[in-house]
Amino acid sequence: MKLPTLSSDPMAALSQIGMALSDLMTPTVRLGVTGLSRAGKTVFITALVNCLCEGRAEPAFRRIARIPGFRAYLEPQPDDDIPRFAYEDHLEALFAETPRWPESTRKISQLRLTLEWPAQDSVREAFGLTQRLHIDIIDYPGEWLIDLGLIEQSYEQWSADALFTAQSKGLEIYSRDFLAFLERTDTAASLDEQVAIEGARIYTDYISRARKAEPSRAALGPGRFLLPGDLEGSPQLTFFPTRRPERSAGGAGGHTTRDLLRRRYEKYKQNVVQPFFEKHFSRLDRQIVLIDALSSLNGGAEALSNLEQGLDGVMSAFRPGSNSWLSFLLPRRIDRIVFAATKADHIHHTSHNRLEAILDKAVSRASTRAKTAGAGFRSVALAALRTTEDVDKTAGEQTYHCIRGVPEKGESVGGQVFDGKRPAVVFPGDLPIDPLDAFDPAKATPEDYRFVRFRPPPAISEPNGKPIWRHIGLQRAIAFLIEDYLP
Ligand SMILES: Nc1nc2c(ncn2[C@@H]2O[C@H](COP(=O)(O)OP(=O)(O)OP(=O)(O)O)[C@@H](O)[C@H]2O)c(=O)[nH]1
Ligand SMILES: [Mg+2]
Repeated sequence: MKLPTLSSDPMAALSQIGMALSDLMTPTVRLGVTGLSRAGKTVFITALVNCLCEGRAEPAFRRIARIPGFRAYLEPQPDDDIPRFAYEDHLEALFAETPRWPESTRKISQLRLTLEWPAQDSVREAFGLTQRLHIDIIDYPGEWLIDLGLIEQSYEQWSADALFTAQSKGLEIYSRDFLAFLERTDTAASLDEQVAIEGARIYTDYISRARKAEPSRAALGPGRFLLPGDLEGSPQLTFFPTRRPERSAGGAGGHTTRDLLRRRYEKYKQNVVQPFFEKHFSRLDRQIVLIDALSSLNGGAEALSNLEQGLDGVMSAFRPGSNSWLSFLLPRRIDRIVFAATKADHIHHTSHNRLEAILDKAVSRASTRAKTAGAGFRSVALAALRTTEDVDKTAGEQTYHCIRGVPEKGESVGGQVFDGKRPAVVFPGDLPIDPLDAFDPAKATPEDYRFVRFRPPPAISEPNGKPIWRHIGLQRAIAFLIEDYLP
């Protein structure tokens, strides 16, 4: 460690020593931000950093605003081998003259945010010292989180689960080619690498198409088949699930195609999943899971049940069950998790609590099934960047809870196609008062809602001021995640 050069003035030297000690004693919270692709991770992190550094959140972060002398700023991140979260680029996109949403990000990234306030204890106060808190924000794909469940599964167990899913209602249209390939292929025959390559290609094609059409199907994986990143084309991605052979055919012990697939599955766990767990996931203290729950609601009760299945996978990753290897490797860690239903600005504020209640139901049921223990949960309806405002429209006796914003070009409602320039008033539908109704196929159908994507709003600044950042629920999410560290 580099020691500070001390001043010849004793008081200044003491203060310097105090600062160096305070640096050493600065607590660090490692905050994981995850969610499936397009869930809203990048916008969330950009919003969080901007609101804390600029203090222009609306509604304000009241608890933080009450700390006299509070400030927040970015510092160089501690881990040199993780790419930095490109905060400035994302902010530039959102604050551009014609604002645009940030580019999609497909890999892990990190950012260190430091919060600082005058020390509250008399000794440190006497030296004019500050107290600080580092928040290391780690943005990683939700697909990697779901993969953690593979570590406890053998190739045979994973195959049985993956094939059960492939044959389930609603997925046959995507999995048909893969299932036909399995029918005509003898994986218990002598090893043939071309079969592994061909089968993995058809399997990847099936899960990619299914996920594209139904983004809430979080349980489909393995994650790197969907988001290969640096592993594009790697042999580690050339396996697929198979049926247990009725009898061993041609291949001599350990030399069948199925043996190769099993080996590659084990390598995937060892070289891809386990390092993510050890280097990143096991070091997290707090976690926010962003969920595009409105898209699931849009698909009716069936899509919501897919979302629940995905949440089961998420919960198992957080479950340090008594016998699991995770409990051995995860001695302290994640003690608070926020589940956030993102893009809550797609609905009127009268439905925000209902959205939260639906997510809460899905989360608590998944948590019971996964027997999650130890962590505290909170569900929040969130719009990291609010793009709409509420408008009530009356027609006769009826009041419609509508929203107004600029829908993205090409979005449509009831035959009206939007041009991406003019604002429009949309009635998205009211969410059910009883959250259980959303899970009931007799009561929830895809026709109930009309959600459209909106353009990011132009920046609103007060005269000579920095832009105001409008959001929904950001302060509640952050309160649960870090406020116990604040004075
Ligand atoms: N209306 C609204 N839309 C949002 C909000 N946050 C995200 N979106 C929309 O969701 C899209 C994806 O948001 P991102 O923050 O890039 O999501 P991501 O999870 O980082 O996505 P990947 O990097 O592709 O995994 C954006 O392009 C917006 O269209 C929000 O607060 N309000
Ligand atoms: Mg992103």
